[in-house]
Amino acid sequence: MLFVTLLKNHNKNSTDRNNCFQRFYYTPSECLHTQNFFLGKLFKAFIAAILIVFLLTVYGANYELHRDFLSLIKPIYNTEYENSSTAEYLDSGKQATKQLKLIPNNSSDISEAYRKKWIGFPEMYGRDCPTALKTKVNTIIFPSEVKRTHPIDIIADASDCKSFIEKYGYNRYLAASQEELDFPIAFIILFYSDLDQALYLLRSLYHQHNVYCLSVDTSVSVDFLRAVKLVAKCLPNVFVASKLEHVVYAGFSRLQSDINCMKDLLKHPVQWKYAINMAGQEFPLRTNLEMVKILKIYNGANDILGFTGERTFAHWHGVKAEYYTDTKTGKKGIYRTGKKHPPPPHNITVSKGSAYGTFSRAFVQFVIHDPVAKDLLQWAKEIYSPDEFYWATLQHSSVVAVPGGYTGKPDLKPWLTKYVSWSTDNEPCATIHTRLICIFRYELFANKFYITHQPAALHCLDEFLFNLTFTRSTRNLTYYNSLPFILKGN
Ligand SMILES: *[C@@H]1O[C@H](CO)[C@@H](O)[C@H](O)[C@H]1NC(C)=O
Ligand SMILES: *[C@@H]1O[C@H](CO)[C@@H](O)[C@H](O)[C@H]1NC(C)=O
Ligand SMILES: *[C@@H]1O[C@H](CO)[C@@H](O)[C@H](O)[C@H]1NC(C)=O
Ligand SMILES: *[C@@H]1O[C@H](CO)[C@@H](O)[C@H](O)[C@H]1NC(C)=O
Ligand SMILES: *[C@@H]1O[C@H](CO)[C@@H](O)[C@H](O)[C@H]1NC(C)=O
Ligand SMILES: CC(=O)N[C@H]1CO[C@H](CO)[C@@H](O)[C@@H]1O
Repeated sequence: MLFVTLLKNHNKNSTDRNNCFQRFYYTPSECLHTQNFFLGKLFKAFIAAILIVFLLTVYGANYELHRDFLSLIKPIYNTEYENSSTAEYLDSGKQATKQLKLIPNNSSDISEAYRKKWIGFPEMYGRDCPTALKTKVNTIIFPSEVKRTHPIDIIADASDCKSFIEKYGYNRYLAASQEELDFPIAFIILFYSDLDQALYLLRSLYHQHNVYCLSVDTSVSVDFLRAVKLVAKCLPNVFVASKLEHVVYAGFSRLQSDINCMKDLLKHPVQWKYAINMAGQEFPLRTNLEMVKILKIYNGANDILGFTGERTFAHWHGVKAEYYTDTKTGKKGIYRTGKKHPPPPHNITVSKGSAYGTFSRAFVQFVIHDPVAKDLLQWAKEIYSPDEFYWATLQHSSVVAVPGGYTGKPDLKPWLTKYVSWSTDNEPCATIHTRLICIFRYELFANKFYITHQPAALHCLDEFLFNLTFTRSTRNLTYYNSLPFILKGN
């Protein structure tokens, strides 16, 4: 029974809500990050000791206790975000443009991309993806591992752009259709590990006429960052964010990193129509042409998740959060202090959502330039997990006229940017073996996949989307016409 690194418990039942630090709509990659951090042996022992103390002194609210316990490990509050600067992005990839020869525009050439092993993982060639995508098949027909490519290899490969493109297949698609050329999309990809997987994602999305902002955590190794920069140099319209952040789990820097990319994107010559942000461990469920057609149906509306009422998690946004640095590991974390945090400025009502969304260009301009949006961003700086409040609150505000915003009850509308998996106790942030039903879902992306866990899922999905792209076929997109949040007329 095949696959996938996806995806469990889409129905948000109560037990799953309690996982992963009670994140209501957490982003699994961050979730995993945190678990690794917090589950270090020393930390475990420490938590155990502290828990005993807590049990003996049963009093106070949860966050108060959390604060007390953290104060024991000598908190150092640091609200300065580390950053590095690479302002070369406008030049990025320019020299490489000529070297990107697309495969010729005729259908006999589909075999060329296969022959060059530009689709999926070479280890999996000859395996029957169509059957695996449709029915249950035994997973052992697929290799359980693929060869990894490390930053150091990528540095070597990307030092010569021509051979890099040839080897990795960034030119594997046909020239895009006029419809796609007329509707460029901006993609924001944030990642801090598994560079090969992030590049695999980039290849699946890459068309020269779109634009891609790569944002890596400043905690990555020197080689990792160098590799990313070299890749960006080889690919037209791919650039590294001009300002990078040290992304602290549930901290403001996660949101800031997307804002940094958005600022860069607005200055970029490509006149993209929509921006979609994502983590490096996602994978698209739609081809570029399908996304274009879907976004045209949205007609300027954003697709942003929103919950109201109790589901806004008042104990998160109503309470100040602060940074601390673990003196042993030097890692930064964030915790809720227990001090009251005021409601948002301008009488805006809080909604809670996700870090990820599909944002119209006008919305992004609003975010970067509008004084009310800036005030709200300022407000979000001091709360726990601001990325899960900022987009949602802005999008669903009834007092501010937000481009592409939504004023109905947000809880009732679907959210199609991501299909997100949920954590279970045994499996960190859920990877389960199920049939790859996700390709028939309506979301644009799925989160998350591991290159180390059933990579066949990534392989077959890539092959499937490549075939659709090559034949320029689109699936039935009628569903999107009836979405409540789309803007009617022009
Ligand atoms: C490639 O072929 C398709 C039809 O098969 C056509 O619509 C498209 O415009 C062609 N693109 C180029 C760049 O020739
Ligand atoms: C398609 O491309 C192949 C190889 O690039 C070429 O031999 C063939 O003549 C082309 N077919 C058409 C119809 O253009
Ligand atoms: C907020 O709303 C209240 C009542 O709904 C109103 O009295 C007040 O003036 C508003 N404040 C701002 C800043 O708009
Ligand atoms: C993609 O197309 C190739 C070549 O036509 C075919 O062999 C393969 O089975 C197709 N895969 C999927 C998932 O459709
Ligand atoms: C496309 O999907 C819609 C439902 O979303 C359905 O009503 C319609 O019949 C489908 N059309 C085709 C051609 O399958
Ligand atoms: C740690 C670090 O590099 N900080 C820099 C972040 O960016 C600002 C302005 O761009 C610099 O002044 C800091 O030195």
